[in-house]
Formats: sequence, structure tokens, C-alpha cells
Amino acid sequence: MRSEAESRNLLLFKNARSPLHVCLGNSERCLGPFGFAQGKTFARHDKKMKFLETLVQTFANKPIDWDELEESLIRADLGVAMTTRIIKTLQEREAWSLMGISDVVKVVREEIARILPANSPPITPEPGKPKVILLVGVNGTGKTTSTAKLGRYLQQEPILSATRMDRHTVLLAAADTFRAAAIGQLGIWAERLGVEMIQGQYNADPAALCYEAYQAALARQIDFLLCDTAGRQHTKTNLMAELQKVKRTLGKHDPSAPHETLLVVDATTGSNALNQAREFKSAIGLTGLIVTKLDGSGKGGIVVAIQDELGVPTRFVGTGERLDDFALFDRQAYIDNLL
Ligand SMILES: Nc1nc2c(ncn2[C@@H]2O[C@H](COP(=O)(O)OP(=O)(O)O)[C@@H](O)[C@H]2O)c(=O)[nH]1
Ligand SMILES: [Mg+2]
Repeated sequence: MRSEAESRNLLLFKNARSPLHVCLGNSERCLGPFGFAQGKTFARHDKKMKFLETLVQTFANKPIDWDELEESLIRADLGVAMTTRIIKTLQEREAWSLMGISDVVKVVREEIARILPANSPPITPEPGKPKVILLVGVNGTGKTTSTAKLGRYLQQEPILSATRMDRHTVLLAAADTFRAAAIGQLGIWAERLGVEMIQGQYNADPAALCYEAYQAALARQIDFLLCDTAGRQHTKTNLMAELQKVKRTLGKHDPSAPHETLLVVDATTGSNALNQAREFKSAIGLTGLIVTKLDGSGKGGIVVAIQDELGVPTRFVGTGERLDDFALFDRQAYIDNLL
């Protein structure tokens, strides 16, 4: 067995690019287990094997090589703690020398299922006031795209109240005022969704902008206010301080706002996503993750590692650049399709 430090090095090294690809393709679209009420679609390229399939192929018809197995689990971004636990569970079995790969896969599935919550809590409106959702994350992870996708998702959610037969209403706040182009980018999405967007000048104070956006949402009886935030700042400390201010300012309207703070992470960045989750969680607190780019070389394990180490659940997954390449996280579907 490798020490934790060695495994971490391995993790960093292996994350450069791995042959273990999980891939969801845009071109092949099918109604999969993510195809819930909204008709979300889910697909993956058959050419690239899922992590568990790769495991089976690697270890078929040969005894389990513990180092190789450990390396495979780390490469799938499951994290050091989870990997160590899986190996330990397997090695504690009395007849491990007779164990085949199907036993290994069974234990891996069981351990993953034990860590991931069975159901992702849905996002429901707040009675009589806007539900505020803050989307945060480093640059390029897919915050703006996910803001739009989440907006579409919420618009399509069935309204459960007997007094309302229409659709949920959404308002967007372009709180990434750090890049001039970001406002325009969100504006295009707002148009496509047919929703209003609150925007300020380039470099405007994002906290003040979110404050105004809340007032607008309240006045217009909007169900969901989605705030797209900046990922880049002069320094990381600035970014975190800015986000803390956004939270404090929203809290002046409603002490429970933002009701959701969702970190957007790019699955293709592997263990970097875990580091980002650590930093954002400690600076501003998180209620969940949106994991994007699972249609690329993103290995689904990162969801498990973040839940395992930080207790932050994945709420949504992004599987492409289009509005409907987005679904509520579902544990079983995830294990069946992404691992
Ligand atoms: N393939 C793929 N691309 C995505 C996904 N989500 C976002 N993107 C792309 O990632 C790039 C950065 O997205 P953007 O929303 O601007 O990131 P931001 O900087 O965090 O706001 C854009 O080219 C998006 O189209 C996804 O789930 N899959
Ligand atoms: Mg953006």
C-alpha cells in the first residue's frame, strides 16, 4: 500500500490525463435514467468505457493486483480516503486471494452507494418570497451556462400548489461584473429563457447588484432569483471577500438568503475540483455542487470524493453545452451511467 502522501502525488500526476474516460456524448441522445419529468436526456459515448467497465476489463482473468487496483480508483478521482477504504474492505475479507473482479466491483459500488445520498433534495420555492440561489466557482467551470440551465430546469419544474397552474418564474442577476463580456453572455441566455436579467455596469459592486435584484424579484413576485457570480478576481482573497459581501447583503433582505449556494465544478479538472470545494466551503459555505462537463473526460469519482471528504452533495450534473444537458443528480443513475 502507498502512503497517503504518495497516493496524493499519484493523484496529482494521474490527473494530468487518464485513459479511464467517462463520456457523455452530445450527439447520441437517449432517454436514460436521468430522463425525469422534464424529459432530460442522458447519453454517453460507447467508445469510451465507464470506470467500472474498465476495472472489469483490466482485472479480468487475473488475480487482483492491489497496487494496480489502488491506482485505478485514484485515477477515477474517487479520492484517497475512499480508495483506501475500498482496498481495506476488500483485504479484510477472509478469502481475498480467491476474489474476482466482480467481487471488487460489488464492493466499490457498495462503498460509493454508502457515501452518496440516495436522493438529491429538490429546489423548491420559498412561500411568499424569492428563493435566492447563488452560483459560485472558479473561472470557466460553467457557472454562467449552469445558471441558464438551472433557470430552464426550474421553469419546467411542475408547480405543486393548487392555487398556481402556471410555471415557476425566474430572474437572473448578472453579478459577474468583473468581465464585461460575462454580462452579455448571461443576457443571451436570459433572452433564450424568456426571463428578465438584472445587470449593472462593468465593475459594479456585485453585492449591490444582488441587493437590487432581490428587490426586483420581490416586487415582481418571482419564485427563483439566480445570481451568476465572478470566478476571477485580482486575488483569491478578493473573490472570497466579494462573495461573503454578496451573502451578507442578500441577508439584509432575508436572513435565510441565499437559500442555496451552489459550487460549480468542472469534472475534467479532477482533484482540483476537490480543492476548490474545500476553499469555497470554508469561505462561504456550500449547500451543493453542480458538476459540469461530465460529457468530456470527467471521471465521475469527483462527486464521491467531495461528498466523502466535505459532505457537500452533488445536486445537478451538466453533460453538454445545451440548455437541456442538465439533470438533477440521481445516485443510482450516476453509479449506473457515470461510473
Ligand atoms: N461540454 C460541456 N461544456 C460545458 C458544460 N458546461 C459549460 N460548458 C462550457 O464551458 C465553457 C465555460 O462556461 P461558462 O458558463 O462561461 O463558465 P464560467 O466562467 O464559470 O461562467 C463554455 O464554453 C461552456 O459552453 C458541460 O456540462 N459540458
Ligand atoms: Mg461566467
